[in-house]
Amino acid sequence: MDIVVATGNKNKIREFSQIMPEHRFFTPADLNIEFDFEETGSTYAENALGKAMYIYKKIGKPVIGEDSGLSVPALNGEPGIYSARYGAVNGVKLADDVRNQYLLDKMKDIKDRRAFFVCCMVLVLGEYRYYVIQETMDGLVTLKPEGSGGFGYDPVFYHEGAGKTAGEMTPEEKNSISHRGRACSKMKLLIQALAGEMK
Ligand code: ITT
Repeated sequence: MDIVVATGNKNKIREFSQIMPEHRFFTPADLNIEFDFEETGSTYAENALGKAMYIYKKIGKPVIGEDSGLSVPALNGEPGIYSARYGAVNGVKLADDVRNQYLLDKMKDIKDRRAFFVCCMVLVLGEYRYYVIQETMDGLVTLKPEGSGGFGYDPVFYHEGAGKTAGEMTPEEKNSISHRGRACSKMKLLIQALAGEMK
């Protein structure tokens, strides 16, 4: 099935396609649709729904919205829903490596390194019809970046079960345990169940 994902982040689309190779995913940019959505929600779910509904209202076809981020309890949940914008200067987002260093600097004297990724996905089928899936992945913030795989905070996120950072994992390893992998595998089932209504 061809499905539109309301995102400007190509890394998300790459992971969606790896986990659900039976579908083709398109961004608004791929379809020349402008996606200038301001994230004003106070939860991942509000933002994921907001993104999906914004594009649904333009195309009138099923849309997936995704909002994700890294929460650090010792930083009161930061960066959380502000993960993409963390440390931004005058609205200009930091590059991934600079933002990772910004986080490490904030945590320099913090012993409690616990953190978790969150991924919320919303499948919108109509203005009043939508399905929400939210999943997490637990880990620890490292003392320095390790690995160059993945994207975003992956090099500073250590997974105890895997014994490495998400930046050191192969895509298959990351997708099998990640917040997005877990949410996508539920989304896969949901799409299967709703296929007849998504044509
Ligand atoms: P869209 O809003 O256009 O989808 P975005 O990158 O701004 O793209 P979010 O607002 O959901 O998306 O922010 C998510 C940020 O959280 C993302 O930019 C990364 O910095 C971080 N993040 C999310 N999932 C991640 C993952 O699997 N690995 C590393 N960092 C991740």
